[in-house]
Amino acid sequence: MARPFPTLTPEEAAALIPEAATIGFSGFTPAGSPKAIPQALARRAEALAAEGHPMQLRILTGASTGPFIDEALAEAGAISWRAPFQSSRALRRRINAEETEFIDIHLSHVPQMIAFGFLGEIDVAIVEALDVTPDGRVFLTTASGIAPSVLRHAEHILIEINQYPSRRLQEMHDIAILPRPPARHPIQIHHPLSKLGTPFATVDPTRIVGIVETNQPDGVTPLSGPDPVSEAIAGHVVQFLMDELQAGRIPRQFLPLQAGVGNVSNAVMASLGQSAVPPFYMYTEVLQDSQVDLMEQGRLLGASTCGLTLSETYIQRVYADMSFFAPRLVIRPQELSNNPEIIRRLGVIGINTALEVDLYGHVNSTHVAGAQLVNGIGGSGDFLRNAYLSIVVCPSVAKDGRISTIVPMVSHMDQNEHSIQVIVTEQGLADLRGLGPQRRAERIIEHCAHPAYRDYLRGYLREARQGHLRHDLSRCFELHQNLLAHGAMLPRLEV
Ligand code: 0RQ
Repeated sequence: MARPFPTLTPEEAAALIPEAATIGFSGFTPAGSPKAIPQALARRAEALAAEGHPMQLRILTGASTGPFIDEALAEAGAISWRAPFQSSRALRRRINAEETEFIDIHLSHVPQMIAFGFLGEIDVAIVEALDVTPDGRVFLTTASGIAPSVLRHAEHILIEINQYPSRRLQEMHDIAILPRPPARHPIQIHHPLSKLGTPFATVDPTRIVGIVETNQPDGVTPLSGPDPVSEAIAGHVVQFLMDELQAGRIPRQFLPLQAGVGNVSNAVMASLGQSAVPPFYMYTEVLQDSQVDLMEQGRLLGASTCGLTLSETYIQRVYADMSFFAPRLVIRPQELSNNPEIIRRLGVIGINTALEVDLYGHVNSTHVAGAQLVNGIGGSGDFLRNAYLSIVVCPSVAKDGRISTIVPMVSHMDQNEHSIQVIVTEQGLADLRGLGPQRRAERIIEHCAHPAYRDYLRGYLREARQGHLRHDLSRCFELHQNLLAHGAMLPRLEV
């Protein structure tokens, strides 16, 4: 059936966007991110920058994006404001040069913030879809993110209809927007695969200003295979979960898992697949390649996610067997995929990566030496704060041993000691449950710190001012100061 909306070229669509617009994009990671309009917008932004008046766009997304949004628009100097997460090299550079304002917030909060105007009005929504009906039903592609919210709240809507993904993705979507507080009832999700919404988002069709046709994959970069460090971390995590199962602290049918993005998390999931852990479910925000293997092997029974962050070979495997995958995967908007009420109800085990951890279990996952943003907090806080077991993983050293990831005091704090129960490096695992500060510190040093840094950390603890927590405020950032001054935390150390 012909759609009653004008079909535009990407250039015509990009030309409609005001130079200082707030834009809400669909997508969660490269999955489901629009492709053609942002590329055309970046070309327009480059031309305007060359004329000496760069665009001043405010960009709101579900999480990180495909390269056509953050990387291309940041290169063109077109992003003045950005929320809530990013992982682009070019954008990171501009944020750290104080040229782009970045708002680092929990992903589950974003839809509510949009609804109440905390982040300002949204001028334009650019949403990738499989299809849109004349009455405004929008069938999303490989992710949900904030798309349902920006479709509801943006003044003007541009839709990219992508012919590339399987049409059957609509069978996976479960879309709902929570009512405004205080009129909220318990959310009816009692199992990772429960559905409570519709397979489509809705939009007032009179606000759709145009459609752009595309035929393009998400272009997710495949992860490099697990290295010995991530395999060692994965081994400790799996052993811990097996012991918990044995001790009856994890029920026999197991509990749903959440795992962050990246190689360590991919390695943990792959190791779990080969372990004696019973087949399990995931309640997570990003589905990665290893999870497709686990599903095919019958080890992963099903998963709730916000997006399918799968590289080309893997997404093709899913599209080739939708009768198998569609009943096993649910794609939800981030206020549901990352919702604290559900995470607690289901008893999710959360596993996320840190940049550094301190002697008491405070976690920095966003800023190097307290100042330089890496990516952002993303959904890690949504899960770690509410998980049944909150597990933080990282290698014990970074940059060839010049940096210890175990430090006396974190230089920026994203998760605090009250939320974190288990720390894991390739050196070992520190189970912090039931331990007071001194024993937490000893266990983290002896089980997780790299042996080359243990004497320094033991000495710090010994000489620090006594109290419920021991600290020496004149020395707690000595390692970071060394790093800034000499390029290494302990310059004379051989690791
Ligand atoms: O540097 O890129 O130059 O090689 O940081 O570190 O060890 O490769 O680990 O890719 O998993 O990233 C915390 C950034 C870890 C990520 C973080 C350097 C290290 C390397 C990357 P290079 P690794 P990862 C789900 C959940 C927050 C969001 C989140 C992250 C680079 O996991 O963004 O969890 N987490 N979301 O050398 C200086 C240190 C360092 C350090 C590592 N202490 N100091 N540099 N590095 N530790 C996803 C969503 O929310 C959508």
